[in-house]
Amino acid sequence: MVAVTPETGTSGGVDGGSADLGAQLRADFDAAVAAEERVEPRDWMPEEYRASLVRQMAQHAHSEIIGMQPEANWITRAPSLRRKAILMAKVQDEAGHGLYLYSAAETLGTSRDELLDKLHSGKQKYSSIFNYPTLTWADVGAIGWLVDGAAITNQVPICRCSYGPYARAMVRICKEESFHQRQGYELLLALSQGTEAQHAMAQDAVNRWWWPSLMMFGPPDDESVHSAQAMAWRIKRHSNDELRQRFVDIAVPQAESLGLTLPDPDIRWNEERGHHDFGAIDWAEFWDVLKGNGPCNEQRINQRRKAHEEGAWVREAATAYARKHTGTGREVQA
Ligand code: BYC
Repeated sequence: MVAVTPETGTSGGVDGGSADLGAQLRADFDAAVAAEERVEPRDWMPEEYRASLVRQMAQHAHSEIIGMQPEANWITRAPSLRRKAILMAKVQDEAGHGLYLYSAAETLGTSRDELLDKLHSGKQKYSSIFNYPTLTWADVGAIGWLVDGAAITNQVPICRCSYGPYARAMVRICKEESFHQRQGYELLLALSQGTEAQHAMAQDAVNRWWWPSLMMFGPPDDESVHSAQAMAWRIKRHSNDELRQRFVDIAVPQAESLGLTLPDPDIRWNEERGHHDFGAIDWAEFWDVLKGNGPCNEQRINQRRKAHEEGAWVREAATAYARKHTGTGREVQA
């Protein structure tokens, strides 16, 4: 990989250089990525590669911190000390994932403040899944089993992403997501095998979270504007539909072991394809949620803005502390 030097200039192009040099850098970059070499922050990279990574990583980081809200809703009402401790640890893990991802995005020349401004002003997205409400305790289990399960399916391949800092952050995140998925499964199993009312609560949660979980993988391949280029750059390794299918194939036997049903009468094993067929996803609902019209979009973003404003004193105090102890005066970010 070619490191950025005064001759090669920054990633924005080749400062004062010839078109030939630009084409050569581009060809070297494409060849290195095709040979599975990792791209590191100081390497030359096409501006579109950088922008696409910032877009995806920012959306991912935003999802982690917005994703804390629906589950945090149940911390004070967890049914036992054990469940409360597990849930608190999980919500803290999500905050940590956000921090790894914002830090990884900063290596591309953006700042956490800038990304948070874009989240708060609606210029950048977060996952559609977090615009649905958590109505009962069983939702905590359904989120762990289905939402974290979908997240792992999507994110394990990102451990092999061509951009080094993103790939390395994903290794740790995926380990923690596996724990989250298992705690959700275990919680749902306890409810499913409990009283009739507990079983019904678990089934109702699965009924509500199943379809939104399938939407997490993004639009169908023929409507996915970024997939082809992201796959060519080895940012994504599989298409949205491939990962969605993988998730359905994993979830079907797990639902059987849980003693719960998936709310889709069309799910059946297709011997010829070697996969489960499943019913049509309501894409109108997906696009509507992305436009801001989901049940909780407004609540989530208002809560996030409020938390940011209320945390201003912490950032100020941390900046003052850093000035005093390092003499750098570097602004502490959110
Ligand atoms: N929600 O061309 P496409 C988690 C947008 S898990 C909202 O296919 P791409 C967590 C997409 O951004 C969730 N927006 O895009 C789990 C694009 O719009 P822009 C976070 C979506 O990037 C448990 C447009 O639709 N995980 O954090 O190739 C607890 C066209 O889509 C969604 C990640 O972010 C959606 N579901 O593929 C706590 C994983 N789907 O950007 C936390 C990393 C699509 O042009 N991200 N859009 O305005 C990815 O793997 C990919 O970005 C996606 C989409 C698969 C999500």
